[in-house]
Amino acid sequence: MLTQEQIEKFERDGYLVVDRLVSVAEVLEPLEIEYTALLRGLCQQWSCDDRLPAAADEKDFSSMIMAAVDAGIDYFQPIDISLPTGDINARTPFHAGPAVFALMTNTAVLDAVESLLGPELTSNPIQHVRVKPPRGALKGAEKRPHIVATDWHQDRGVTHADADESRMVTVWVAVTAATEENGCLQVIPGSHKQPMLTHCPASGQLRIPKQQFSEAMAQPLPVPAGGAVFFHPNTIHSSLENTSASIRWSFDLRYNVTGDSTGREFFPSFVARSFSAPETELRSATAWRQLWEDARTRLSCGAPVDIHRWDGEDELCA
Ligand SMILES: O=C(O)CCC(=O)C(=O)O
Ligand SMILES: [Fe+2]
Repeated sequence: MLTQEQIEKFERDGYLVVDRLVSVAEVLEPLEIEYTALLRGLCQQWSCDDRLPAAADEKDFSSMIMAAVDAGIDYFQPIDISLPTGDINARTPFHAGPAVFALMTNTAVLDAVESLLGPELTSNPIQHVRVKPPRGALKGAEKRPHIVATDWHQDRGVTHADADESRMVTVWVAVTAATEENGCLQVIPGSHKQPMLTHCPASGQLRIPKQQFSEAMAQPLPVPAGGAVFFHPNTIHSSLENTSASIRWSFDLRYNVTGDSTGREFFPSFVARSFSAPETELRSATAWRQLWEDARTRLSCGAPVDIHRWDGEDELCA
């Protein structure tokens, strides 16, 4: 659980950095092993399709990512822990593996979230892995916030309006140490006390126009591997560019009070913790993956879903 001091800091500033949240041996190493195996399979397929030189699969996770980047391969969706929005078909790849489920249901993570939201917690499906290569290694005009620096936004802005009153928290977990050099998060302290601001779609991202906040107040948040940043859905945040020579790897997870809307009701959520009805907690990684597979089947034969509510028509977006 968080200390009273940590809870008060979160309530005052809208964010909290915890340097050591999850165990390297119990959480990060299994993730590294799972993602290395995943990338190995992907590299073998890409080599088979003549998109990647042979033997690229014999490397470690980071080198395989760099080999994919170098070959101009879009590695993101097959490793992400969510389906995309927009077009989904029966073979759209995603990764819902047991080490990821173990992170999402990790006791230290849930204890900390319980300190902020109480003991009835739903795992919110707005969740991503981000593996960000060095800026200089990227080819073309890559703009996605899962791969390059993320523009200023509030996470409230990436939900649909049905979640405007939802009690939510974002948990951003550093798998590699996040530094100012490799693109750590930055926040505007105290900005969670503001309502949701106008967001403008711009270059594949959402951006809060600069006249709505003071960028000079930005506070970078370096975090060691295994540490985390917790923030309120109205906290204005972004991330820096990766100007280092190595990848920056993180997971961002969200939790909301069970019964409140997730803001992406077309994706699966699950009860991660329940004091009042523990039997409703999902404890099986296989069942979790099945929820996403079922969602993929359902969404692959319907109209594409909108990722957010913003159309760029607001005059602030001009
Ligand atoms: O990691 C990043 O670049 C941004 C993450 C973010 O916006 C989030 O976790 O809500
Ligand atoms: Fe965000």
